[in-house]
Amino acid sequence: MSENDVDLKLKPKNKPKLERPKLYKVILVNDDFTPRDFVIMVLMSVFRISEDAGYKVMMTAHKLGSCVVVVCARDIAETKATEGIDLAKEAGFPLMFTTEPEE
Ligand code: TYC
Repeated sequence: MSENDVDLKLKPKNKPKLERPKLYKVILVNDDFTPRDFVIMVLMSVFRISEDAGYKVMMTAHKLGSCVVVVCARDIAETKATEGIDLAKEAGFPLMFTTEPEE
């Protein structure tokens, strides 16, 4: 190799390792008080899902205790969970959403 040749095998030193940002689950939690139709309405308005999808998510939480609604960036997940909880609070229902990092 002459002086002017570039050694393509050389790797840049100190290449910054960018971690992929963690994704977060928004989880709908079942309770005994919030009406089913209200849960579906909250899911449709906060998460922009269809009535059919909302019904399926609601029934899964109703039967199993909880259901993942969406997986997204942490700030979006937390905002959506808060929006859902606040809508329920205003209407006097104890509906709960939680967020947790995806594995
Ligand atoms: N279990 C509620 C009822 O029977 C309905 C419900 C479903 C509430 C899902 C919350 O996350 C929930 N009225």
